[in-house]
Amino acid sequence: MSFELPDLPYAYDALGPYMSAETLEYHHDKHHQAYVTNGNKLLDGSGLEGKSLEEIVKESFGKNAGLFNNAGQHYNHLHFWNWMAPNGGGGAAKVPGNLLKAIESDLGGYDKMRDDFMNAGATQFGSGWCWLAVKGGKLEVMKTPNGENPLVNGATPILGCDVWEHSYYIDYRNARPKYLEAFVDNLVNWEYVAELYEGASS
Ligand code: MN3
Repeated sequence: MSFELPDLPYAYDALGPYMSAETLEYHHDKHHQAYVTNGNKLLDGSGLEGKSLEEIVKESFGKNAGLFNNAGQHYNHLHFWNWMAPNGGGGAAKVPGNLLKAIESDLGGYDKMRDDFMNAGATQFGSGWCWLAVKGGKLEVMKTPNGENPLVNGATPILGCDVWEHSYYIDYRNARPKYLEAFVDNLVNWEYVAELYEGASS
């Protein structure tokens, strides 16, 4: 396979005022495009050309840093665009039933999950991601540096927030916690998170 940049699943100005068109133009058209372009160059001759994206991410981890960084970021961003939606967020009332039950039993409830997820993002030193992931049938909050994701830690990501500065500096400057709050409360596409949860837990 080769990597391809998909269009955003909404208009560039659809996530305002929480994420601007300018942020999405740079983040999608420049940053994600660069991961796709560089990933394809590094995939060529790597021996992993016939594999799926998830396999490339897992098999390049710890062995081919250049390919891993770009393939990992391609995987992360493919989902990131779908982890957000216009009129997203909305609190526990918007989380589909099975997923909400798991958040209650595994993570101490919606409010605690919200605090723990935002804290993971705020305390990731430097660039990286914070996550909700399924590991061993249970939900966990995680954080990873740079382009890493829960796949390389034996878990399946169902929600991730990009805390690289390119994701928030235009709209929030250095206020990463305010960006995380807007992401959780106003942007998360809980239907898509629930879809990934059903796939990961079945
Ligand atoms: Mn990014």
